[in-house]
Amino acid sequence: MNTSVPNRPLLRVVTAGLLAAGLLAGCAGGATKSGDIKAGAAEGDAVKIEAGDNFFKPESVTLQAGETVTIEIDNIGDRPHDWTVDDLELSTGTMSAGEIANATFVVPDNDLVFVCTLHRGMEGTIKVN
Ligand SMILES: [Cu+2]
Repeated sequence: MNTSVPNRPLLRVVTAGLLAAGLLAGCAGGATKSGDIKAGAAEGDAVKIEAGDNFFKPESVTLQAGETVTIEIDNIGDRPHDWTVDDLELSTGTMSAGEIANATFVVPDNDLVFVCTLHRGMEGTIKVN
């Protein structure tokens, strides 16, 4: 008896269900907080980036490879935003309007892209010298 053919539609339904659940979770939650993230303003020197609706200002910052830097992210918008650098597995997680967080990391050798996972196209660049 061949059971693989009747099983396929069920597998497809399960797969579609998992995808839908993942998409829903993504919409509701945004990025998960990860890396060295602290709440509030940075205590020492920090590079400041504002998250507005829906943009980062500045869109580009230049950092030195090998340096340990702190970036302070200030949500100046009316909507929630996050600041996420996939290459560094670094994310503030969702920040409410008015919330401030700071992220500390060692600058790698390559340029980096940062994004808000909640708003497609809301992104910027870390240029590395
Ligand atoms: Cu955003």
